[in-house]
Amino acid sequence: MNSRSRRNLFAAVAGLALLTVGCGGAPNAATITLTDFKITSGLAQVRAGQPVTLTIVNGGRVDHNLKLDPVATDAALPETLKPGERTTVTLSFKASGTFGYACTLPGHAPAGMTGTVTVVS
Ligand SMILES: [Cu+2]
Repeated sequence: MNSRSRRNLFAAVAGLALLTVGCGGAPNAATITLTDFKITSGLAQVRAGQPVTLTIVNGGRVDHNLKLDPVATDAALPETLKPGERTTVTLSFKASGTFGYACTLPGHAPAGMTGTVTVVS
C-alpha cells in the first residue's frame, strides 16, 4: 500500500466514524452519579428532541442534587437526593448546544460538582 492509498483509507475510516456518530451515537439512556464532590456522567452527548432517560444516583455521603441549565430543558429534576437514593427521569433537550449542569447545594459546584452535556441536532 503506497502512502496515497493509505491516506485514502484513513479518510474513509474517519468518514465512517463520523457517520456512526451522526447516526445514533447519542444514547437514549444514561446514568449520572453524584459523589462528594464530583459528577460522573454517562451523558456526554444527546440528540435534541430525543427523549433520554437519566438515572441519577447519589453515591456520596451527603445530600446532592442535579440541576440542568434551564435553557436546555424544562424537565423537573428532584430537589435533593439523600445518600444512596436514586431517581429516574425522562427528558428531552430543546435545542443543540453545550449546556452546563451542577449540584446547586451550597459549595458543591465550586468543589467540583459541575459538568456539561453536548446536544446535537
Ligand atoms: Cu452536591
